[in-house]
Amino acid sequence: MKCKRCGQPAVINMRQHRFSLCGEHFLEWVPQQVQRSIEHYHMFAPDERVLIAVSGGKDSLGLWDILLQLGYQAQGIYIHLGVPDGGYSDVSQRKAEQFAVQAGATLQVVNVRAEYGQTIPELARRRRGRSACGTCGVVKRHILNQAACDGGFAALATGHNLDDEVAVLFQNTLHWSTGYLQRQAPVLPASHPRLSRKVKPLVRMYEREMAAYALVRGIDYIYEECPYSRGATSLFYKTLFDQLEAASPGAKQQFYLSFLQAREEGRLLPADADRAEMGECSRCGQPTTAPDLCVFCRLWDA
Ligand code: Q46
Ligand code: ZN
Ligand code: ZN
Repeated sequence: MKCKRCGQPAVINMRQHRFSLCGEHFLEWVPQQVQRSIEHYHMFAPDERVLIAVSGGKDSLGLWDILLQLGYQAQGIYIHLGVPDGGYSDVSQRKAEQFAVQAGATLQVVNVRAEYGQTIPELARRRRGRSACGTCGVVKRHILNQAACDGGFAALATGHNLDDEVAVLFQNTLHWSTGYLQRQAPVLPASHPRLSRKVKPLVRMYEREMAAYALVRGIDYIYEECPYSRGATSLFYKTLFDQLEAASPGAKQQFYLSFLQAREEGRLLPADADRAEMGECSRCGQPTTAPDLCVFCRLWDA
């Protein structure tokens, strides 16, 4: 297995692209791919400031590293959820902080318990019948959006990779969730002055490529996934698509890119019609479709 560019021994064989690359050329190739996506989907311009949601994992740290290399003004935000199992939140915070120090970049840390009085597991336990992930999603969305707005960032970036997007797309397709399908995009424009533009610069990168990037680049990240993700259906869909990809290299990319094309050309089913008007939450001021308090503010009152 030799590098397509220089003939040296390769570190990765990408069957989906039908070529292999050595470490040096792979580290050049990945940022080039990400830059192409940023430009192709009009995610942000070089003079715009970007806030990256950092989890301490390979994707978000890899994304931060790539954006800094490409010369973007990228800051990070880490949310300490208070997940105690195996010290998950503490360890992942350390990884994010270490990376920021080494890269000389700014990281904002929000500790959910210090800020709001309870950790995500505590809050989820109080709301019996609600999953930790459902609660977590509401809290993370609120904090990220608030931080992006308050900090005057042009865009909020997340490290979702192609495998993540494919799993979500499959789930949305299985349920024909047309509303979600309409909103699943590499860029979501800000639909309200207090909502930030959301971008996913890694949508065309395979998870395997991001793992290899972190390894070859020497990024120290948390290997463990959040313990609450165990048994998630999205993980099951990922293994299904891994099988499909093994039998037919490029299948994941084709599924996702064909969907984006259909979406762009207006060939999707119409979204659920009743998109309610957005008002503002009377407590935090963030946009909401609820009549008084937003979902986030109601969480803490229950
Ligand atoms: S962090 Fe939060 Fe995830 Fe952990 S509790 Fe669930 S949603 S699994 S991306
Ligand atoms: Zn090479
Ligand atoms: Zn609110």
